[in-house]
Amino acid sequence: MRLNDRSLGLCGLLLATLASAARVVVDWDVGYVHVDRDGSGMRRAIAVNGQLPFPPVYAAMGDTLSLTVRNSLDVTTSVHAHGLFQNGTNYMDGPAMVTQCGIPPGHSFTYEYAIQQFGTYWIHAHDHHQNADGLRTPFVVFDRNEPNRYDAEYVLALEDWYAVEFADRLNATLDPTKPFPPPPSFPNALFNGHKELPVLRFAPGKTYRLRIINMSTTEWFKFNLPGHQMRVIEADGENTHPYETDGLDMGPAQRYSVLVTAHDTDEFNYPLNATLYASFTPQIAGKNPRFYQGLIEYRTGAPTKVAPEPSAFSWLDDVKLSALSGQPPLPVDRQIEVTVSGSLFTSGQTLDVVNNITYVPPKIPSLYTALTVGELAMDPRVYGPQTNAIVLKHLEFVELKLNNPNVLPHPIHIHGHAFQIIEYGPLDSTSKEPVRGFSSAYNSPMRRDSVVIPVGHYVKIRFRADNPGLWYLHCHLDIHFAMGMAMTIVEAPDVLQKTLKVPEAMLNLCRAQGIKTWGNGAGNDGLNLAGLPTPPTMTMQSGSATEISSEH
Ligand SMILES: *[C@@H]1O[C@H](CO)[C@@H](O)[C@H](O)[C@H]1NC(C)=O
Ligand SMILES: *[C@@H]1O[C@H](CO)[C@@H](O)[C@H](O)[C@H]1NC(C)=O
Ligand SMILES: *[C@@H]1O[C@H](CO)[C@@H](O)[C@H](O)[C@H]1NC(C)=O
Ligand SMILES: *[C@@H]1O[C@H](CO)[C@@H](O)[C@H](O)[C@H]1NC(C)=O
Ligand SMILES: *[C@@H]1O[C@H](CO)[C@@H](O)[C@H](O)[C@H]1NC(C)=O
Ligand SMILES: [Cu+2]
Repeated sequence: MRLNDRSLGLCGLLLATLASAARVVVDWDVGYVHVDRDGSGMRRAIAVNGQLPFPPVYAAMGDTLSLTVRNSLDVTTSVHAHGLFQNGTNYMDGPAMVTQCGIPPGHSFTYEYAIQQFGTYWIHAHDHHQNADGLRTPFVVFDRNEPNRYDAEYVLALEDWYAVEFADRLNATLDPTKPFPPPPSFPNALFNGHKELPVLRFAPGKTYRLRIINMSTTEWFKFNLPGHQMRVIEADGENTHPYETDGLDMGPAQRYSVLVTAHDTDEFNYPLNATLYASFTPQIAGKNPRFYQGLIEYRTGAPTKVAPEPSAFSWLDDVKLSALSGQPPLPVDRQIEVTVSGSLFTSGQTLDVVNNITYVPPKIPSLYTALTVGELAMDPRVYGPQTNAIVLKHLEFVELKLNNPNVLPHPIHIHGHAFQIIEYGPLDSTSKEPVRGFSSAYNSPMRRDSVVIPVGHYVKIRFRADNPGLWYLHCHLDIHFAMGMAMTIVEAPDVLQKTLKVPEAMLNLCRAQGIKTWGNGAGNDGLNLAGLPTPPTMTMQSGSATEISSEH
């Protein structure tokens, strides 16, 4: 196998060929395959053009990406370019029943992305959690005016892979007769879709950019290069002031770019360490955590130098990063509390909630509600109670205080925005633990699109409502997302009504399935929500230890 197939290495030449804006055309036939990806046995998975892994998508800022998805599955599908703001094209964002109807089996749809950002992203399914079954790949957007100097780059995509399909894991989790089911099997890690870490080739004196993408659905990854120093230069598509770190501890959906400068000689090779772990599942030797070791190869056959562990090793704390853009902390017009949690419900199931509401999709996509109900679009009730809608005014400055009283950490992703990370702190006001605020060095908080709220903590994030659209806010642990940990940000629907025109081809996806494209969340007029299913109600606020075993 050629090295570049494994490590997705790219040379400087490719960058040089990206001279002017282009139309990048990608065709995906999405269908089932049977594969053994991790040595745990054959299972059904979702592939593109019969391949798994399938190639990443590369483009440059200013390009248009035309991505045709042909659905050869037996259920609907949709895809989301994670981290793209879709400014002015909200309908291309992807989440089924938020901004579109899923693409029915046998149908095709072409997503058109006008790319106005650079950085490290990924494209993944946003219907039926098909990303967990394979439908996910890196998406790299080069900057023609890249501020960092490096000689070559590698993309490293991290995934967790389970022996069973997501639907089976979810079914076990939602079994009403077992509100606290035992943990399912432990996943294995995949690296660029393979079960071994790639060999990264380094030449003496050169500087490499590593783009590390966490495409995991459930498990965390730690990543470090004993014997080399890493300088973080990008987080979730946002350039940062270079920041040295010993290692990265990445939540699902997060991305980092680091620069690594090679040693001056090729006397030794060095290890590359990755650890797959979940703080919330039992520690069982060989299963959790799982350790993986790769190689940074200067010379074939050179001895591997194992550097001693640094005495004061510290994992990256993202609040210490500063945005290179220099944007100062935004003012706050409105603070909104968003509390994520889990609870036992009257159905006998444990479900997840945001502000005590478990998300259930509406009968028509929320975007189409916003566009068709006139002034009522500003009333959150019109989207249906289980969409958990909050309405933002155009251009207001918003601070979300994301609270996590739950016993599990939650990686929260917001579509349509990158937000400033202002502060992490303990929820218990009597705690002696200090609040961790953004670095004063540059007075420019880092920005990202996915943040992990640690157990028992809050995170304050800020953004400006300058991108009218219907934006999903959800936990990126797919099981939690499927258990209802999601809400809908309805941003400036009054502006949307004046500016957005949904393409007919998109509305046809609904029509093909008999789904209405107008009306409130139940597909009716006014605030008549008759016809929506009655969801179960909460019986208790959980946080108990028993819950640990149930949610992953
Ligand atoms: C879920 O599991 C139950 C019990 O194991 C089974 O009867 C049912 O068919 C499963 N449902 C799905 C959708 O797999
Ligand atoms: C990747 O995301 C998963 C799920 O949130 C998380 O458990 C894991 O630590 C993350 N790994 C890295 C390297 O970020
Ligand atoms: C790297 O991984 C090896 C094997 O898993 C372990 O012994 C070593 O302590 C790790 N080193 C660092 C610096 O993480
Ligand atoms: C959620 O429910 C709990 C328990 O019933 C209550 O204490 C809490 O105030 C509620 N939170 C919100 C945001 O409504
Ligand atoms: C969206 O575009 C508008 C108009 O160009 C701009 O003012 C705004 O900052 C953009 N928002 C985002 C999130 O890119
Ligand atoms: Cu979660």
